[in-house]
Amino acid sequence: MSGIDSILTETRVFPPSDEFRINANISGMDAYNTLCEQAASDYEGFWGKQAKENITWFKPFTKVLNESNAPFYKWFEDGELNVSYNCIDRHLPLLANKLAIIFESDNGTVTRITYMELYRRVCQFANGLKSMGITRGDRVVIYMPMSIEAVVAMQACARIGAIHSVVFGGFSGKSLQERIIDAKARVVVTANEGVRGGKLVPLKSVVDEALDGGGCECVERVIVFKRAVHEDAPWTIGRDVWWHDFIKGKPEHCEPTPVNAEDPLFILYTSGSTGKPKGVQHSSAGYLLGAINTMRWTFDYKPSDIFWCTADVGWITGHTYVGYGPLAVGATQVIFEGVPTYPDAGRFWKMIEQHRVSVFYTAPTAIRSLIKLGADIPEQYDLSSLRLLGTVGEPINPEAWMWYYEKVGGGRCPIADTWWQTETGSHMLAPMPGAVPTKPGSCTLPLPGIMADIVDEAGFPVEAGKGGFLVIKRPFPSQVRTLWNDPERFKKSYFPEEYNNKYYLAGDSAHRDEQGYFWIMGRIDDVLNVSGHRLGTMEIESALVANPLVAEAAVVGKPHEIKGESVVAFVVLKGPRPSGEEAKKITANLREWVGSEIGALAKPDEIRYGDNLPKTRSGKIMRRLLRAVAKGEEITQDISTLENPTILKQLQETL
Ligand code: 6R9
Repeated sequence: MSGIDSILTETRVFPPSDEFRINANISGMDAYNTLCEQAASDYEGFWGKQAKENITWFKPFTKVLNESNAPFYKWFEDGELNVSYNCIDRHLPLLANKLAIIFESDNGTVTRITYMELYRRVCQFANGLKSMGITRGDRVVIYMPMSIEAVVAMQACARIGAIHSVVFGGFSGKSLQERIIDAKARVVVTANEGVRGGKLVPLKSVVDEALDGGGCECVERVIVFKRAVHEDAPWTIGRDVWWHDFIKGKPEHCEPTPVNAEDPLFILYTSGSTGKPKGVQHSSAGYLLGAINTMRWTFDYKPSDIFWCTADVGWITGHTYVGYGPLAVGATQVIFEGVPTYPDAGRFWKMIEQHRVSVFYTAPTAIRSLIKLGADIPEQYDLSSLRLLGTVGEPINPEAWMWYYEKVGGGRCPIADTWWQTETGSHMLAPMPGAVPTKPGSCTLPLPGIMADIVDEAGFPVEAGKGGFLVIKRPFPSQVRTLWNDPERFKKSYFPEEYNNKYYLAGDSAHRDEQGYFWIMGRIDDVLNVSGHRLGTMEIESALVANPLVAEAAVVGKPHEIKGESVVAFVVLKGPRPSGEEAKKITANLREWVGSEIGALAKPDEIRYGDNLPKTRSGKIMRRLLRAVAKGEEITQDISTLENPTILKQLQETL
């Protein structure tokens, strides 16, 4: 377990204020402990009660958990429900005129819609999908900018039992194509363009590129929301239809289709340790329950809240805390099209002031970049509406935590550092903020019913202060059900034999302190975390070697002040090792190449060239060595097993 031992020094502790605690949904440590004990003593009873109380069922379930075909667990398997009904219809008797979404566009235009209006829009779009024959189980790919329509499209799929797969708008045509093919989508929903930071982001043309790439004959229709200034878009007659034409004349009522609790709600592709993205498949009821519980538990949701999660709907955070969670509890939420730094670094704070946001959820990378642009900027705004802050996506460094706590939260708002993953569907480790005191840099304790632990290779819990593998020992409702088209990979990736195929292996290392608080240390696999986004090193390597100039490539991460990690590629060309201007030119080309193969977020920050890569005598690339080279560290490791020691010198040379 070398390399993952802890170097913990943080000792500050921040309990919630009396005021926060007294008003919280889960008030005080006793309340938290009671829930945990209930879950421990009667696991199924606990989850069954949660599911009965929080979800409106069309047909109640009689069975809570079925473990007979582990690890393909089933929850509430004979129950029937509709997720869109739970997110919209059930609120209408009391909340029809409550604001559901406050949408702010990139240039600051604000659109507000009520639950009633959301209902109409979702129904119309669902009727559009129905009229073209989309039914339960069909797949719909959504490649949209942040917009009310993106949420409408997701909810409309849920309403008719179709399975959506949202692809982040920053992914390239090639990545989109791969996902469309893997999901065999019948429909793609997109916009002509997006607008971010004052710049147009092409979307429809990328969809065309994806579809022209071949293999996408499954796609019958492309529905195009007219977002940006250009009136037209590249068009294929018979296949493409404008969103407004698609819904024209469609009834504003659409009966929600009852689906089984275990019917897939969506597939979301994420990076793993091989070149091929994993299609993480989530259920309807278990996923919804995770979203609802964590809105109440972690975000202490109150009907008077204005909730704002800044994540894009293309990521899991945007699914659970934009597309589903806030709606399922009847919240008013802010949805933002733009970026935190446009028109200036005060944008977030200005929006919090203007919309009176009370619960704000963002990523450490955004916080760090805003600190850098002016640590005192938040002072210029009235942030008194805030009562709770959250972070997600990567470990938050204590300095950034303290700044967030003091400058944004005014020392008054607890910070919920939430650890979870695409695969877990909702928060796993996070403080219940009216109960659990927080510590800068720790995601604190497991939520009730989440049997998290840190174990060694043999599956034994490690002692406090020692690093180990983060696992979840019992199935939980919101967990990934399988990988789309790849159940074998699902088993292999998450339920290793070493743990008798029983523990869910998260892929992170972590340690615990004396109080049992969890401190996440990082990934144990070949997955990087760049600006809170997961990127597989193998994915980037495959993209690089697909370039005709490249013979071999290895990609590693290197710590980065703002992004958390940056991407460093070591490349062997088919031709001679380049230098000077030529190397610069090739680097620029390769960066563009990776951008078009995967997406701009995967472009290497740095490329180094060698005549070869450092390998062991058995031919394995020595990645640990490459990580040290990337960091500019002196090489102290034993390199006697290295096949070709001179290569190291070449790779250490910076261009
Ligand atoms: C929700 C999300 C999951 C990976 C996860 C871990 C890292 C997420 C974190 C965190 C430390 C936190 N991660 N939250 N690390 N503290 N609060 O980000 O999902 O994109 O699937 O990434 O992100 O390494 O394994 P996803």
